[in-house]
Amino acid sequence: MAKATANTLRGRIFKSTGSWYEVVGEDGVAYQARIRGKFRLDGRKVTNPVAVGDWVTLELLENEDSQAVITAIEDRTNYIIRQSPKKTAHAHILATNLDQALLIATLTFPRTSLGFIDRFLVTAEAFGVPAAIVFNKTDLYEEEQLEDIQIYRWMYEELGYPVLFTSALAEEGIGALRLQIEGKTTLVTGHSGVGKSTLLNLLSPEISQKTGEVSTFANKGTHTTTFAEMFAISDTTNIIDTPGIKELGLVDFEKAEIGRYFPEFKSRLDDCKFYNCTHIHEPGCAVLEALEANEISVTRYHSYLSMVQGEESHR
Ligand SMILES: Nc1nc2c(ncn2[C@@H]2O[C@H](COP(=O)(O)OP(=O)(O)OP(=O)(O)O)[C@@H](O)[C@H]2O)c(=O)[nH]1
Ligand SMILES: [Mg+2]
Ligand SMILES: [Zn+2]
Repeated sequence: MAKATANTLRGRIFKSTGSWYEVVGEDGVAYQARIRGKFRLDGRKVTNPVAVGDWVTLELLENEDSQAVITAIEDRTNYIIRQSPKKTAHAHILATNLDQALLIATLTFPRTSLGFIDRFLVTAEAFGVPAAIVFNKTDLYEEEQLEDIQIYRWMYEELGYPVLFTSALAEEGIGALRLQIEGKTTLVTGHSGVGKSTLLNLLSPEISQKTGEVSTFANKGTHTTTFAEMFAISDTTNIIDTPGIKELGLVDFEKAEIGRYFPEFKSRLDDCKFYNCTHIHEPGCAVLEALEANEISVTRYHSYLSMVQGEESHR
C-alpha cells in the first residue's frame, strides 16, 4: 500500500463512479481519488457524500500515478439533491457549487410541458440556483409552435429567467448559448432525448458525449447518459450533463413554501390578507387578485395549484 504524504492539492470533482472520483487538481491533472473519513450533509443521510462540482482537498499518494485521497470538502455555495432512487430514506446529491441550471426543453420529440418547466424553475429557486430555459429542436417546430415559444420567452423573461432558442441540428442559437454559459458552472437537465448531449458536443467537440436516437415509444426517448458528469469547456466554463431525468424533484417539499418560489407571487405575498394564505380560495388574496387582473399567467397559476395539490406533473 502506498502511504499518503503531506503533499496536498485543491481539486474539483468532475465525475463520480461509485467509490472512485475523478478529480481535476488545480495543477490541471486528472486524479482518481477515494474518500477518507465520514462526510454528512446537514445531518441528512446521503448516498454520496461528495458530488460533482465539489471543491475538495486531495492528498496525493506517493508511488501511485495520479491517485489521491479526498480528505476534506469545502463549503458549498449551493447544491441540488434528489431522492435516492435506491434508498428512499436517503438523498442523492446531484451536483454542487452551481452558477446556473439550464433546462433543455422541446415542444416535440419529446414534448416538455409547461408544468414540467415550472417544476424545474421552482426546484432551482428552492436550491438558490439561477435558472434559464433553452427550447431546442426549433427546426422541427410548426409555425404555431414557433409562435408559442415566443410567448413563453416573453412570459419567462418577465419573471427573470433567460430563454434561448436552439437547433442543434441546424446549429442555430449556439452562439447565444455559448454566451449564456460563459464563465459559469452550469447544470444541464431536461427529459431524455431533448438533445442535451448533442448541444454539449457542439459547445465542445472534445466532450464527445454519446447521443441516442429518440425512441418512438411515447416519444419519451431512451436514456443514453447515465451519470452526472462535469466537462470543462474552458478554464472557467463548466457544464454538468445529467441523465435524462424524469423530474429534478424536491426532497422534503414544504407545500406552504411553494408560493415563495414563484417570483411573481413572492413580490405580492405581503399583500395577502392572511399570513398563511394558500392563494387558492382566501378572500383578500393578492395573488388571486393579480391573476384576475391578468398580471399573473394562468398557466403559471395552474402549475402552482398542481404542485400544492400534489398532483403528478403534467408532461
Ligand atoms: N431535429 C433535431 N434533432 C435533434 C436536435 N438536437 C438533438 N437531436 C436529436 O435528438 C436525439 C437525442 O439527443 P441526445 O443529445 O442524445 O439527447 P439527451 O438529452 O442527451 O438524452 P439523454 O442522454 O437520454 O438524457 C438524437 O437523435 C439527436 O440527434 C435538434 O436540434 N433537432
Ligand atoms: Mg445525453
Ligand atoms: Zn394569497
